[in-house]
Amino acid sequence: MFLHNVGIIFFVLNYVTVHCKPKNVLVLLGDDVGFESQIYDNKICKTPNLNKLASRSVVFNQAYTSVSSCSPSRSAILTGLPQHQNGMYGLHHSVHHFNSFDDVRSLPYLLQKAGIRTGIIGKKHVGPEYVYPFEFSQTEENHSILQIGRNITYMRHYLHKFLHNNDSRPFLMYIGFHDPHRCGHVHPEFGSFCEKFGNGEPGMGVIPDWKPVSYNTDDILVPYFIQNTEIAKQDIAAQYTTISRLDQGIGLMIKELELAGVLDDTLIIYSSDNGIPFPNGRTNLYDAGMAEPMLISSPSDTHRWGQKSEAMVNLVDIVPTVLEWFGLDYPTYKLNKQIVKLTGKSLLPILHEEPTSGWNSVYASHDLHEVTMYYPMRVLRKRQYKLIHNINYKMPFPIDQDFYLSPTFQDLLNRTRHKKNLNWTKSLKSYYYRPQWELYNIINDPQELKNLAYNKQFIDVLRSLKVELNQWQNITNDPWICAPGGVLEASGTYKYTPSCLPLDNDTEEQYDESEYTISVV
Ligand SMILES: *[C@@H]1O[C@H](CO)[C@@H](O)[C@H](O)[C@H]1NC(C)=O
Ligand SMILES: *[C@@H]1O[C@H](CO)[C@@H](O)[C@H](O)[C@H]1NC(C)=O
Ligand SMILES: *[C@@H]1O[C@H](CO)[C@@H](O)[C@H](O)[C@H]1NC(C)=O
Ligand SMILES: *[C@@H]1O[C@H](CO)[C@@H](O)[C@H](O)[C@H]1NC(C)=O
Ligand SMILES: *[C@@H]1O[C@H](CO)[C@@H](O)[C@H](O)[C@H]1NC(C)=O
Ligand SMILES: *[C@@H]1O[C@H](CO)[C@@H](O)[C@H](O)[C@H]1NC(C)=O
Ligand SMILES: *[C@@H]1O[C@H](CO)[C@@H](O)[C@H](O)[C@H]1NC(C)=O
Ligand SMILES: [Ca+2]
Repeated sequence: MFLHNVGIIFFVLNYVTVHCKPKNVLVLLGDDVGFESQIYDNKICKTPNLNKLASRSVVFNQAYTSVSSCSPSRSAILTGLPQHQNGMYGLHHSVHHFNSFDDVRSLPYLLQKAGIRTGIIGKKHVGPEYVYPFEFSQTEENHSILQIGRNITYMRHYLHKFLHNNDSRPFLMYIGFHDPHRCGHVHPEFGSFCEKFGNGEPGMGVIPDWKPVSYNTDDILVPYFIQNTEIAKQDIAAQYTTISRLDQGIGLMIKELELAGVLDDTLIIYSSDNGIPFPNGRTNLYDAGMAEPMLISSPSDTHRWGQKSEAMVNLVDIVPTVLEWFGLDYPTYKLNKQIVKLTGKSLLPILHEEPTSGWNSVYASHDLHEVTMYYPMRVLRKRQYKLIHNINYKMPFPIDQDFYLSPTFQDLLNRTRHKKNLNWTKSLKSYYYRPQWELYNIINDPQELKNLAYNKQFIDVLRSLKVELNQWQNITNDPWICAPGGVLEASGTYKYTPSCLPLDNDTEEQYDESEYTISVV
């Protein structure tokens, strides 16, 4: 213990003498934002501030979340551990009440111990407090989430306060925008994406720093994974308007750094926690739910600014990246008696130079969203193939309360009830009932429509992906590693030989291809 502390003190002194200027990190996290930006070839949704950030960043074209659900993803971002390893199996707020395990060493915890200042403004949505301690904390825990997460003027005020308190320590500031999360389920008066909140119309209030941008539904480009209907287009137009508030908020926050004279000392990371709240998006691990925008702006690698990276990266890479930025090591410790190893890697080398090898696979892991929505999935995504394991495949895929009430989902329900053309690549039945294994050739079939898992030609591909996925589940101490065909025994007789013991008669699904054929309508 004593030696440990001396190490930290030595490190801090050393740090300050070697680097005369403190080096900081700013994380800008959108809530359910996707690729609605020119940076990612959307020509309609205007994001001038993100575009500007991109011009001083490396733009990641192959970034993925570890899980497409809010609290689980935020826990993975802040711990570097997948949700099944850090314990945040579902949403943290209200009745759901999920929390990470008490002994998890999160990024704010590690930084605070190393003498780095930590701050959070906006949506936190993880707990318990002692696992995720931020020194400066302005979150939904003691503010209205609309104010601290969507009112960019209100948020800017707190960033200003954080940056102007005469503290010269290097810092991590994590800004959790609540935009462009849906809001029709809790605040229908503000529109399906809270696109009217603060727009200056009667009863909506004003957000002084926001100039709302509205869109014509005729111009909307419907992504392949959403039904092409008028109602869906209106829903997407509302999402775009809310993205204008996120985009302007990002511009404001960066401006605050500049005014405080720390912009050129700060690593800026922009991404999203999960996929967009549309069918196949949030709570799914299809690419529509798993792929994320990601920009990283490093003041030390200006020669890479504006360039794109094709490295396959994951949000669990953020912890090793930030630790390396601050020159810190991840500690050696155990969780639930098992050694904890980070499976993510620092992205700093990519900010310096595009890698010529490696960075060819990412993993994802989902268990719940709301407490009632048990649907465990494990995924390996490589460049050509993607494997999805739907562990409890006989259950219908669950729908969350927020998405259920959305115009887009109501439209799918209504069209199904009235036996109308859905203008969608799936039927509700094929969406709800999924086979145990889904294998896609992403290069030939980027929309993930043709499942190859039960095609004999792909038996070797399937087998090798299953082995890789299983190894990752093993390294990350996944309690679900044996499911659904077996039971994991890891204590008593099995203490030194953790094993999957078979459940006879239930090991492999009997697959009826006709049930799962996805009809392109
Ligand atoms: C919220 O809590 C933090 C400490 O946890 C405190 O510094 C801050 O002033 C509080 N804000 C409000 C509005 O109560
Ligand atoms: C910071 O320091 C300056 C100069 O010493 C002083 O004028 C100012 O009031 C201080 N601000 C705070 C928030 O302590
Ligand atoms: C946003 O915050 C500012 C500053 O606190 C406040 O004046 C304004 O009324 C807020 N807007 C809304 C819509 O609540
Ligand atoms: C279905 O989509 C096509 C374009 O792909 C469009 O022309 C048509 O109007 C849509 N039908 C409905 C019912 O929205
Ligand atoms: C449901 O579908 C019917 C028949 O197409 C249509 O008349 C009605 O407006 C739809 N309702 C909603 C809420 O979309
Ligand atoms: C995990 O891997 C270790 C080392 O290869 C092996 O001994 C152990 O049985 C594996 N655990 C499971 C549950 O497969
Ligand atoms: C059930 O398990 C037994 C023992 O493994 C096996 O012989 C039998 O074929 C299985 N039956 C079915 C329907 O899978
Ligand atoms: Ca979210």
